Formats: sequence, structure tokens, C-alpha cells
Amino acid sequence: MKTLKIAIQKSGRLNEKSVELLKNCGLSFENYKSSLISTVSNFPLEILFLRDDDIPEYVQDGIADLGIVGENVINETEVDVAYLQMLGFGKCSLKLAVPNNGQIQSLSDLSGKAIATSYPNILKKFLAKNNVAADIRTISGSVEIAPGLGLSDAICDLVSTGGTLKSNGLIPFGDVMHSQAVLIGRKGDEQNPLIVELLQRVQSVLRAKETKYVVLNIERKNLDAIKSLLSGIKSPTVVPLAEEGWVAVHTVVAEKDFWDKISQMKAVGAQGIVVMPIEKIIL
Ligand code: PRT
Ligand code: ZN
Repeated sequence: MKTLKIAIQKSGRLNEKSVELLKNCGLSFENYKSSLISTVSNFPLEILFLRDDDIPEYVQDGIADLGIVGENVINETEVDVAYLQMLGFGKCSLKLAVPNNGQIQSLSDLSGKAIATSYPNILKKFLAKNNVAADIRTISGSVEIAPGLGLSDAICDLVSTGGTLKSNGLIPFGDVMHSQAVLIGRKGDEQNPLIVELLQRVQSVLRAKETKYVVLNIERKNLDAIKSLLSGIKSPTVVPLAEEGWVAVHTVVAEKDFWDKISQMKAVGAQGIVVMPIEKIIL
């Protein structure tokens, strides 16, 4: 079968998490900072290390079969690719931001104003949808300094913590889009058995991240109360303890409601609760 190629960011915000995800999928490869391509030794896959801006087109044009890239880049390059899996990292928002002098208060105040951005295509569509006729100034980096330099009245840029906006005297003003890293593929390729296999591995790693393995001790008489709290993969595993009348319960708990569940378990008599990370969950 033809060796797959996956394009990931060579260096930058998505590189480390992309490499980590592939390694967690059990793929063995060298990650030399200097190389542009790395061969996986235990799966028919080559990894191409590229600038993120090139990844969507490489996938669309078939130079790579798969790619990991931010949705913001996909939307900006206006390619037609298949979203195979949202990856939950690289989260940020593309936001409008204005100087904190109070002159621009609403979207309509942007009419006739200049907005600096590295995302002209996304911004153009957003402004058209909101009936705002503004002048888009495309700049390739350090967008946040544009108003201070007199280049623009507002900006449209990616924000994660908001620290960059703040330190440049800008206030966020409206969300243009939310973004996170996505695994993309070429449309029509979804049934390729190697892609199916790799996608299953990715999903098992993501699922495991969202859950914790929990072992607890409880008196057998309180077992039903614990069971009603749990919605594990199947019903929990129950193992008798050496002490008469007590059992150990093994289960998985979703990360998002983890602390609530632990308090509820304690309230019905759970003791000696041990929590462990899960590496993979294969359904
Ligand atoms: O060299 P290459 O072209 O591959 O990389 P790049 O410099 O274009 O991109 P890079 O590595 O900066 O970002 C890659 C991807 O990470 C982006 O396309 C987004 O999908 C995602 N991402 C997540 C972010 C941020 N968070 C982010 N905060 N990309 C950029 N930023 C910028 C932000 O604009 C600000 O200037 O980081 C700065 C700090 O942000 P605050 O809000 O935390 O201060
Ligand atoms: Zn880039």
C-alpha cells in the first residue's frame, strides 16, 4: 500500500503538540529540527515538516495526504479539504481589537476605518456578512502595533491569553472566529485503510486524554449508589477486597466533570480513591 504523508508545522505553536500526538499514536520517528522529512519506522507514513501556511494547499493538492493545522489557516487559504478530527490544542480566537480610547464602540463604527490583519480573506467575509465597509490592510506580522504606528484604526488578529492586545493598549471587541488544530485530509480519501487506521489511533489518544482511570474502595452495601453515578465504558469492574463487605470499583471518569464526580463518590462512602492517567482507549 502507498506510504502516507502527513504535513505538520516545522516549528511554532503547533509543532510540539503535533509531534506529541503522533508519538502517542505509537509512531516511531526521529524529530530532527533540521530535517524537512522524517520516515516512521513502524507505520507506512512520512512526516513532512512545513510552514503552517502551506499545509492546507499541500493536502488539497495531494502532496500530503494528511495535515495538522489551525482552522484559521484553513479558512484563510480557502481550500477544500476534509476535516477528519478536531484535535483540541492550538486553541485561539481571531478577534477584532481597537485602541482603548473609546472611539470605536460597535461594529458599525468600523465603517470607513482601516483594519490591519494577516487574515484578509476571513475578515473580508466577516465584514461583508455584517454589512461593514472597512478598508482591510494586509500585513504579515506584528499586527498589534499597527494602530500605534498610525497604520490602522483597528486590528483583526489571533488572541489566546489576550496579553499581547493588553500590552499594546488594545481591547478585544468581537470574535471573528474560534480556532483549534485540526487533522485534515483530502476529500474522497476518507476510506483509505491507512487513514482509517491512523484516525482510529488519534481518536483513541484523544479519548484517553478526556478521561481518568479511577479505583476506589466502598462498602458493598453502597455499591448501587456508586454505580448510579458512573457511566463508564461499560458497567464498572467490581473486585472483592480481603476485608469482608468491601469492594474495589474500577472505572473511567470524564475529565470535564471529574471533581464533581469525585465529591459525589465521597458523599456515598467511597474511600482510598486512586486516579490514574489513561494512555489510550480503544473501543
Ligand atoms: O512559521 P509558521 O508560518 O509555520 O508559523 P506562524 O508563525 O505562522 O504560526 P504560529 O506558530 O505563531 O501559530 C501557529 C498556529 O497556532 C496559528 O495558526 C493558530 O492556529 C495557533 N495559535 C494559538 C496561535 C495562538 N494561539 C496565538 N496566541 N497563533 C498565534 N498566536 C499569537 C497571537 O496573535 C499573539 O500575537 O501569539 C501572540 C500571543 O498571544 P496572546 O493572546 O497569548 O498574547
Ligand atoms: Zn504561518
